[in-house]
Amino acid sequence: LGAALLAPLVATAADKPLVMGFSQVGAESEWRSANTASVKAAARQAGITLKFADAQQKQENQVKAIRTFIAQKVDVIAFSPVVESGWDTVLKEARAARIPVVLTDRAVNVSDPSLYVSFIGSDFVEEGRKAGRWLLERAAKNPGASLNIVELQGTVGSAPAIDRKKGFEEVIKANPKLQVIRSQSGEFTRAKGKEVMEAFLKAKDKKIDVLYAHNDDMAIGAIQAIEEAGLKPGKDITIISIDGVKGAFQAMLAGKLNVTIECNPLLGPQLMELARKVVAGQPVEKRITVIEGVFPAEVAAKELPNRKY
Ligand code: GZL
Repeated sequence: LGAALLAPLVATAADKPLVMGFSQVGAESEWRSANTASVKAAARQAGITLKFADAQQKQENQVKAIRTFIAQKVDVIAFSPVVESGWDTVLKEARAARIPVVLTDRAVNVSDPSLYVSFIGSDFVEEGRKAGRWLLERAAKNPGASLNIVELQGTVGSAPAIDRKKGFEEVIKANPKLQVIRSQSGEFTRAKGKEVMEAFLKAKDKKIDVLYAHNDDMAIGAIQAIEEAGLKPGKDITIISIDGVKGAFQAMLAGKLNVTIECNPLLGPQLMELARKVVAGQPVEKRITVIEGVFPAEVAAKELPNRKY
């Protein structure tokens, strides 16, 4: 057969669509749903074949998914690690299979950082600092007043929970009148956030002045608990949360949430561009961060029409 006849039959490497195995944390929050939608839409847009696995917030499911992607010989593996530790073994298996790994959204603690090529995601410590700075400024309007803070942490052991706590505490220690009196995980969900806030409210020994929630979904759950306890969220209890999802803007418009710190879930396009470079063997940055803002209730009405998630 002449070359002309053979050519179309031989799919060159350039023609074969890039295959990405993506292991997602779960579907625990509005943020996560927006993140999943962004990844799926960006893969379609980029002509990348996406093998998507939802881990229902369980690390063992992510490990299984990564092993499946290795067996399927995907071109690149991307995942958002539900917790920071316990990844060395499976990432070494990916390296042995010569499949590059990219982290998105959350970071990992591994013995050898060369086990992943790049990490694209927010700076969670800075998000915690922004929450702390907003509270310091608000507290400065009433100097000398003691403020009892309760904290709804994210998933235990996850990078956002560890880092958002760290950044917030680092900043508020400038005012010793600001004290975190209770801190517990609400697992980033509305249901658990409500349940833990109910427990905080039942302990009558100390008045609660401020709630710091590591994500908007837990804050929204806590708002329900505060109202059911006969208190006014956003007034009797000042509420600070993180993500900047639509539900947070609606709560601010209703006067029930005081500020949300943006955490951008729309990483899809940057992830696909990164994957193409990685598979092509081009140099990429080890750490890619995203630009994010702070949205107090005063700007909610103006900003809501611009929100993309
Ligand atoms: C942050 C992300 C967190 C969100 C939560 O990048 O990992 O997980 O803040 C989500 O809403 O559950």
